[in-house]
Amino acid sequence: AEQVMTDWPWRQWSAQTPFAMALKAGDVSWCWRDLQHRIDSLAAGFIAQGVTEGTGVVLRSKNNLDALLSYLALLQTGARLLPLNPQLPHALCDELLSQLNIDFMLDLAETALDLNIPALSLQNAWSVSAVAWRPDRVATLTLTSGSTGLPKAAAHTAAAHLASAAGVLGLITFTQHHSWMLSLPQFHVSGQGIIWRWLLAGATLVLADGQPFDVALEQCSHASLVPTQLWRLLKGRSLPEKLKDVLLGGAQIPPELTLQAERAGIRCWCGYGMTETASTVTAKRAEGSAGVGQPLSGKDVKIVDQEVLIRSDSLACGYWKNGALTPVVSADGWLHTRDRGKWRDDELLIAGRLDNLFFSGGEGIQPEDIEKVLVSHPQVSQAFVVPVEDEQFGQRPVAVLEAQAGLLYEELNLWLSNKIPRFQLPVAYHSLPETLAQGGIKISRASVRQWIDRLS
Ligand code: 4YB
Repeated sequence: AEQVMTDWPWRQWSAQTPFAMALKAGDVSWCWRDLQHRIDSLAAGFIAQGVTEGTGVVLRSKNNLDALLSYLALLQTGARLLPLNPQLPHALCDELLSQLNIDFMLDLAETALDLNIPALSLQNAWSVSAVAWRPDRVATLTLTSGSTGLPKAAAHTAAAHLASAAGVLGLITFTQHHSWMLSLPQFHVSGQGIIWRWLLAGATLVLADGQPFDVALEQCSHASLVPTQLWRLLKGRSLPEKLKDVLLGGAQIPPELTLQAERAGIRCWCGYGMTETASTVTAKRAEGSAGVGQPLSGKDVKIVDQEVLIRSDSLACGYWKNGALTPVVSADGWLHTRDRGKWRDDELLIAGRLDNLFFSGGEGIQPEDIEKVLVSHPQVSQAFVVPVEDEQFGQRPVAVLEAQAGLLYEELNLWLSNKIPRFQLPVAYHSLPETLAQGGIKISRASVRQWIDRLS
């Protein structure tokens, strides 16, 4: 039975199932009533510091218990909340935040970001602690990971987040008896998707707070992972025993990966979504083919000129900038994703980003086509193909790989040469430097290109 929220979800669960387990984080185990009390006192503390309905608040933190409590408490104050990746560079934050009507920053990161924004701190108080639950109020701003220019701030209402959650839970069973790990960052939609599914289901959320990721994962029935995380898990010594369902997304999902995980007893779900849609819009149970399934309930997908267009009840109500919202949909009412896609056997197939297409000696190269083959090699766990300038060909492909030690690039090249057309064969191979990871859920292609350009 689907839950209809008539109050802040934690208050509703606190009234309905006060002693059911809500949250586990390291040594902490809280039922819904404990959680609600924590949120109330923290929210009262924020209100006492001047936060009111519509206040712009940046929450800068990696995942931990304080960051989760602050996320919920700030929602309850009616603030317009922007969860921020602590690894974003200072100059970018400075420029970006100046356009987003930010009144306060709660900086929980290890090294503080020195900007001219009034600081909030974690304080407990016992006075007014909530505004009315209004699911249509702008609740969050989430930064897009646009490949060029400044990120945009996608504004979502609580209703949109819950609609996203309802879509996923129409496919994946997740109830009070289950637990989902907050396995992806809260500043990204993939992390927020986990939070809102938890809130909709009244289940248990598990955080790795002060303990290793793998230890926390052992207590969970569900997790959301990007493909590289699942590869790492499968290569590890033992699989978390209770983990039964893994929602994958964020990048191409190699069928080899899900086949291996399913053989190990993990149900894999292949999802496709983006910041503007508050995470997954299409999904399926993995069965060995490369697609991302069909639209979940409340979502609609069509392909026009090879581009994936989306309508969804989880859509952002706009991009926030200087006090105004500009629509995320075009005049036709659809979100134009810039993803290349097609239908195959009744399911959506993502071919890659339209913007990534480049030309080599007159031939179009979609880098994702080559990457897909590269990661099907048993010793390659992540691959990027980017263009380098070439006098004769205009541009030519270069591969940047995360691979097991001992892999010989000459042998890989030979293996690859039997699988793809000659013009797609990389002219050079490099191993992926760790410095390119920026705390997000994926490495930005632009940063890989930059790194390659500096090499030559
Ligand atoms: C894909 C893709 C796919 C995205 N194949 N390209 O809850 C979830 O949905 C979830 C679970 C596990 C891991 C990630 C998620 C996400 O939310 C991912 C959402 C995301 O990545 N948003 S994004 O704005 O950062 O990037 C969106 C882009 O990522 C899309 O426009 C695609 O280009 C790409 N992408 N899923 C191939 N299955």
